[in-house]
Amino acid sequence: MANENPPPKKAASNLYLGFDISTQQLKLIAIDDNLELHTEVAIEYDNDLKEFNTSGGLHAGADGVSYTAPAAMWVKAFDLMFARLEERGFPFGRVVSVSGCGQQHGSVYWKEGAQKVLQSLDSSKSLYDQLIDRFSIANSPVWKDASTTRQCRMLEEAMNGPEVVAKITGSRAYERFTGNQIAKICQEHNSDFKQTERISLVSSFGPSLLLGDYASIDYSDGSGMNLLDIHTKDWNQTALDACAPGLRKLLGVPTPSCSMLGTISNYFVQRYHFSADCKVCAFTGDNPSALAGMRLQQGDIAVSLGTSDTLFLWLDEPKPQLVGHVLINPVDSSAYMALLCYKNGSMTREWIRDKYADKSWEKFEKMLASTQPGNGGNIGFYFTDTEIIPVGVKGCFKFDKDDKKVEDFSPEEEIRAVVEGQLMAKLSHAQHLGYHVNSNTRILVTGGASENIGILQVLADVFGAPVYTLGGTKNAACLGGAYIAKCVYTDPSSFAGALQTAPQYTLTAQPVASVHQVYKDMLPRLQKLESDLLSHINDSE
Ligand code: ADP
Ligand code: XUL
Repeated sequence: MANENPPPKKAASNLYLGFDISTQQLKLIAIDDNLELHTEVAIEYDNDLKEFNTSGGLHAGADGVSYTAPAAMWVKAFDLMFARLEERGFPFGRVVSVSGCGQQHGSVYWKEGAQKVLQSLDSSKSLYDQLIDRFSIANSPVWKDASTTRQCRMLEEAMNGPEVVAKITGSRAYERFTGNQIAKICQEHNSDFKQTERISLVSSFGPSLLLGDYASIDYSDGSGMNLLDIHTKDWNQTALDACAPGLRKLLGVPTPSCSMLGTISNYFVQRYHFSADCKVCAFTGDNPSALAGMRLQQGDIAVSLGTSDTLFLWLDEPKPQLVGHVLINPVDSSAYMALLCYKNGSMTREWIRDKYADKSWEKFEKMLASTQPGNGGNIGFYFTDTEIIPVGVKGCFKFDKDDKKVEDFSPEEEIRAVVEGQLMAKLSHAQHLGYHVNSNTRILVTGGASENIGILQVLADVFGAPVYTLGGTKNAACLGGAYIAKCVYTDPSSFAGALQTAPQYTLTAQPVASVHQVYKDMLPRLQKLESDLLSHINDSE
């Protein structure tokens, strides 16, 4: 018999948003109650906002070490993102919670009076038109900047040495860390600095737009500033005082990463028809957010191959060293994460690709496959930008099988050398931090280059462990924001509990034992060459 009553119409699922204000793009992922991907959008600064004239999302200074991005460009990217979503008929009214992340360390300087403007945004106008003049420093220093060596030494001196800074803040003083960047702005642009009402991280700047008020800095991204005590989770007064006067007020009170800040501002309710109940959660740094997006477990190692390459691990106990960083864990504020960051990531691989493989990743992969693992003994170090690990090195250095310095390899060998050199160095530095691959190790990979199977095979072979990628997206950082939004909305006490139905990882590359042996044999040579390079640089300083 035919069913006379049609089945009741299923209510449309809630949606959860994750933003990522990354180096090259503003990205957004929307997921539903089943954690399935609903929408993914990206605004590329270089191509979609050409008027800002950025390259890779940034402006490089003439000195070769300064990097900034216009805060107004990020604001305009939000306008464009919402306009694109509206064009597609995106159901804003179904969004119940929003979170996200941003490139770490960058800082945004809000001018006196900006809070009032944020609190009373006019929904008939763009964010850009209302906020363009509201930054006391128009060009925000970002993570690629390495111009604050002097300020780093001053901080280490004020705190009685790099070991003490590392022990308290999780890292020794690093050039890109926000406290040192703020110190430089305060010293070199003092009259503009004095007009500053609030300093946001790139991450806390995002929710400030959505809330229509200043959003707190979260513990995890706050750990990338050299200002936060990672044990007490409060600002360290000596560090604050060493960087600039009045910083405690300018930075606001830090908050746990998985926390609700308030509801979305009227501006978004009126202009895009968001529900007035939509929650706005704290945003965090892109690396902590990728840890959340990958649902990293103790024992896993995560590798993000984005503009920067990063490698991170879950830590129960903080044991800060002079190399690498310890951050408060974004999904469990009582735990920590270790982070290694490399400035020479995708942009350096892209440089080699453009030079030797006609700007094609397909050709790059073919040329990589045409050479043998181990590259006939050739080893290359490629630092097109001043590197973070090893600190301060810039230039390309190539060695043959007898460790003799050479000018060039063949194009195919150059491609293999950049991939093998970068990945072997990561294993070496992780081992230095005490990390050991065991039989349960999973390498979870994300970021733009996680599409490149050739690179992932080298990663599996170098580490001797299987490599997994996330199904559905290569943007774990953005996804992590959406997961945090869901977790804060449904069960703030258990991140894992809120994500039980998340999709499985895909096994993408298995290590080959004989090839792993080739890299194991080569590793001591790479380590020796790297330390020789460093002592050369230190001698010539
Ligand atoms: P970010 O979040 O820092 O903006 P992404 O994680 O989106 O960066 O990665 C962007 C980078 O990914 C680009 O610079 C590009 O070089 C790289 N990329 C994209 N596709 C590939 C590929 N098939 N192989 C290697 N690298 C790739
Ligand atoms: C981490 C770092 C970069 C940025 C940009 O310390 O500087 O990974 O977060 O992605």
